[in-house]
Amino acid sequence: MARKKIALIGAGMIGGTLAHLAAIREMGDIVLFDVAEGMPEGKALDLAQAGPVEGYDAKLKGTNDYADIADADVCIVTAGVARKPGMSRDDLLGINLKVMKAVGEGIKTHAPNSFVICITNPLDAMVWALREFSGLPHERVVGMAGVLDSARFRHFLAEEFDVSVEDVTAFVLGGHGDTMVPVPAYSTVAGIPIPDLIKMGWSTQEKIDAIVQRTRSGGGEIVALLKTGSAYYAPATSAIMMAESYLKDKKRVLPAAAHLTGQYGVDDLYVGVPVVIGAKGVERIVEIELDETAKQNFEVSVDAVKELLVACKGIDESL
Ligand code: TXD
Repeated sequence: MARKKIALIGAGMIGGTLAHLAAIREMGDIVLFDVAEGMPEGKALDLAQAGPVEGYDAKLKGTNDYADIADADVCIVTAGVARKPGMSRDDLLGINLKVMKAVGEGIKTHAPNSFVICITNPLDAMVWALREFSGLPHERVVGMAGVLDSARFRHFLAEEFDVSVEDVTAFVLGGHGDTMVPVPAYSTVAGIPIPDLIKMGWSTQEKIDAIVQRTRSGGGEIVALLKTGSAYYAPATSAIMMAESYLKDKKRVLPAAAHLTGQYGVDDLYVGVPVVIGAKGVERIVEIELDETAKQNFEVSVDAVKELLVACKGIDESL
């Protein structure tokens, strides 16, 4: 059987980390695409030279030509720019929307049968745009945010409870950003929900509330420390989990920005919900019952995504 092919569109900090992880895990041959000249080739060569030491066999190619992503099985999109001082959210939206147009068209022409994972911010709007421009079926275009947000939540919870991260599961819903909705009632240590752990004296409501807040602003905390960019190790590894679930038909239940068609009372919008990812892409949307607080928070989050989309559609007319 020929190796799988993974196309990374955007070869910046997350793109490079994705390539490294995909190579180490021998997920397949890897193409690093970017508009920057030389950089994707440089990263590909560097990573190829790590192969003999690490013991992985993978072809790594850096390119500025969309033709090189031909017949990719998975495309992971990080292309775009991050907000710089003085730029409004609409400026960022406008620039990245144009990038999604180019990327979407590239995928449509060269890799129309791939599973596409969008990472570019503002995530919930960009995944919508990428789906529109690529014309791929909705179940084969998803956004990565929930795996990262819940990983952040899990990390903080594991620290609080002083237990292995492996035994902590966490549930995060909604859009990526300040309005995301961590759900403690569905987050557990070895199956024991957080509210029960509070009753058992393992933590207090105040501490859990502070962890929820820290999770919500988890991306900003890292930006403030790094100063020159945003998080890349955890975002990359999160997208790799999603790609693996697709390539190996693992049918993992992962939170992702998926296209809703009435679930959670939301129609025709990409929002973060738990989904099953298998060989058909998003095979099922997991619709859970939310308590009143989670429901209200989810609605706030959905409204924020809708607002972004209205701005996007306004800009899209002029593209
Ligand atoms: O949870 C999440 N979804 C996220 C999202 C978590 C962290 C970061 N998140 C967003 O991912 C972040 O706000 C950015 O929008 C993306 C990519 O982050 P990264 O840190 O990798 O950004 P870089 O290093 O700036 O890389 C972006 C690359 C850069 O090399 C540009 O030259 C390239 O994108 N770029 C393009 N590539 C292809 N095609 C076009 N048009 C293009 N424009 C820029």
